[in-house]
Amino acid sequence: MVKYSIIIPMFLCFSTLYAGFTFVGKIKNYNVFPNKVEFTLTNANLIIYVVDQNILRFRYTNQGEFSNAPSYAVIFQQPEKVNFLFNEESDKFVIKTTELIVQIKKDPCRISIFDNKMNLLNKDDEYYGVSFDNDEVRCFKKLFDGEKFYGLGEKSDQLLKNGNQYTMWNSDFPAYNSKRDPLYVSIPFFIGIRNYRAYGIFFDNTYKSYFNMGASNKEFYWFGADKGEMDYYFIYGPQIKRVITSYTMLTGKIELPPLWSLGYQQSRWSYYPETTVRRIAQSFRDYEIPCDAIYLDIDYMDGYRVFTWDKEKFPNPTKMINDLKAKGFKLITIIDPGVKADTEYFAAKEGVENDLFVKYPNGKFYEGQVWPSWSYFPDFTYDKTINWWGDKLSILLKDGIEGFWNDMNEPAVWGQAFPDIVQFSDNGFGADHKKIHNVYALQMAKATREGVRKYSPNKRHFILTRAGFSGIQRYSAVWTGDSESNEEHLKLACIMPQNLGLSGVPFIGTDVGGFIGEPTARLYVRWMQLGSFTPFFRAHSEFNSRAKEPFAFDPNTRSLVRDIIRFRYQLLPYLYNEFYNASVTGLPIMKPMFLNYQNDENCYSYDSQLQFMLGDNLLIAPVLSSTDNFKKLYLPGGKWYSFNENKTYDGSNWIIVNAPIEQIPIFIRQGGFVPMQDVQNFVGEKKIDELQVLLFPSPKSEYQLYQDDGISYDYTSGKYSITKFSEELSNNKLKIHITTEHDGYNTGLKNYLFKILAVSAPKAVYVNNERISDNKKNDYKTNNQFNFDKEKSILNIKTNYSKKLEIQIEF
Ligand code: MIG
Repeated sequence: MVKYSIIIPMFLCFSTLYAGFTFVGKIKNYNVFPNKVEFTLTNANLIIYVVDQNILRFRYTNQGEFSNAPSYAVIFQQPEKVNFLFNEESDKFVIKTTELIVQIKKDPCRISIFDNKMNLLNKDDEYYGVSFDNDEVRCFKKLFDGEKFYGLGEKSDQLLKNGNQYTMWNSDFPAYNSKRDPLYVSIPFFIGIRNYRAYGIFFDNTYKSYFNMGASNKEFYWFGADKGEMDYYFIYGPQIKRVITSYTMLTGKIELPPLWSLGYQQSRWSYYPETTVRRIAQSFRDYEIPCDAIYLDIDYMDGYRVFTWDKEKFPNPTKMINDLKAKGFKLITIIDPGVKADTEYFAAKEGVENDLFVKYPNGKFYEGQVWPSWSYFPDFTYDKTINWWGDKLSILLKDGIEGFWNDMNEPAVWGQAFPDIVQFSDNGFGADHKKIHNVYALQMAKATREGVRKYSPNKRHFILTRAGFSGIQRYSAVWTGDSESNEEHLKLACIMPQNLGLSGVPFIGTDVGGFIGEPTARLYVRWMQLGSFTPFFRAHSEFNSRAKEPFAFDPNTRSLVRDIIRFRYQLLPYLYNEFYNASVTGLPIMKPMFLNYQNDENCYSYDSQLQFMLGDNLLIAPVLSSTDNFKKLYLPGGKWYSFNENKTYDGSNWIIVNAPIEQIPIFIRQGGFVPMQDVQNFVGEKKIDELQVLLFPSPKSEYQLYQDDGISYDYTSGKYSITKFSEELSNNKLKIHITTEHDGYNTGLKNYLFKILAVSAPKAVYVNNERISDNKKNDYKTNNQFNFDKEKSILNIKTNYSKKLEIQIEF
């Protein structure tokens, strides 16, 4: 074999050392355990853990031993025993699970991962594999033709990540744009898709890290970090959804938020004094624009001292908060991590006395400049500090505050260069800022979540953060920071939340209207329309900018915005159910088209990221320009009902629809149920008697609706209800069945109003086998009547609420 004798010597000279980079070398030894295999390599140690049948963890170090410090991101416990087969062959080892076959080549050590039918999914670059360069670690992977990359958290470019390199280093960058990287949140997790089949790689390393998705070369893609272990999880789908669900099995899923936090929230930098806050609140009620929360930015504090009030601006916070509560408003305060280094100030004193702040190696407390001027920084990697911080929050909780907004937690300091030499506890293992920077916000959010839970164990609070790391979803919602009131950011407001959703963070939103600058009325309306379909819906605006509340605009704009906010409130049952789904599956609520239509090439196109699925039944196509009065969009296969036009479209088509300023194109998937309710000025204002259920009938489909009290943790002991809706259309007969699948919570509903879309006049309608009559007046005062709206082709059926219901319609 002449061919081989030429290749092999070349191979050997590249395999271990090449100008600065050291590679792992060959396998010298191995040891098999019930859940892992350990290998000794020439220049490194490697452990391969079998985490699950579709998840493997690869962990390399060149430091002689592996770190014992726990992961910040991963909360999943590696099982003691996992089923897998291990086999030695002459040139390789093989690990087999039911879903994956991993070949571990002996010389040099290289990984190749196949599905159980031996389709190659992912492999190390055959020349470079894993490398070390002093502290730096990298993993080089083969770049396949046609492989697409997605994810990586808060990135402001398009969804597709190919051909670019990204950095993970939490950064405060006001007025960023689509070229700026890194931003506030770091999520070292991406998804690779080839031939419509997906896998994910989560690189569990908190140091500054890099993801080169084939930028400036076509040989390989690579990921790596300045320091730490090459420790990554390989997650097989092949469904993209399954990759995300597995990733969030490792890093956690959202808690069910309080229902009110799905309402509209109003913020600006800053509402003060108290009279201003009251006036803003009253205006919402006067104009009947629904709103559930008002934010207090940094000026509520006494000299920016966290956990205090400026008593001139807010002489009696408890009274103000209670008065506003009576009107249906929750108050949310900003909390920055920096504690003013003022020897007279209780938080500074306690922190110094109890050793809760980070220090230089010489033992001196670190002070950085932020809003309060020179400030100490709590060490959130230290249990004692986490507990203390949680206790301090109770000061504000006692005043009646119902949510916390964590800002400047990258951590940001003036000068943007928190010294790397600053020391952290790292759960007792000791680490410098290089290791902890990216998880500072994650740990602060953990302290916040644990603090509010300890203070009121059975009440849900809302937490919002600017910075974060993998796992942030389990503690907090995220917003995308300091946007600008321009069209570029309007587009980003559609793309970035989708990108974060793919990265395991479903509770996400933007500063609606833009943080910096002044939106035109049209831009403001378009952003409100988009924002009303994002999971977190808050308008916020910078210091010195014009007033940006809906009532600060002209009457026409105000009324358009009121309509869209009202629609959001009508949609709350559907939306809340999507939050429930996200809490179970880890999947996004605002879904990129290709997530639901993985095999449809059109859903991967550049334009298709300018629309999204809200849950599985609604397609939202926001107008992302302030001048357009139309929208080009893609409808995947099947049929779609245009909500604005009351007509249906055949899918697998790009279409252009009219979208005058008062409209955002909304489509209902055929077979999709959409539960809605009456408008309220705030969550809980009225008793909701009626559930309205939209349905565009299909041959057969199903939907599950989750409901609970929306505010307590009682659901964790079974106090919730799950209702199953199913429908079947055949031979001009539509049957709808409703059954209660879990009956732990009394919804208080008295009736259903079904809106059957795009149908002809019925010949007969039966509810539980009894024929019901036509209410010609369309007044719906009585149950068990129907009415056909000829103009819109909508059949309305009103029935009693019942745990079991059967409706039959003959057309
Ligand atoms: O240095 O608290 O992103 O939402 O209004 C700026 C003032 C600090 C940045 C946040 C923004 C907030 C602002 N903060």
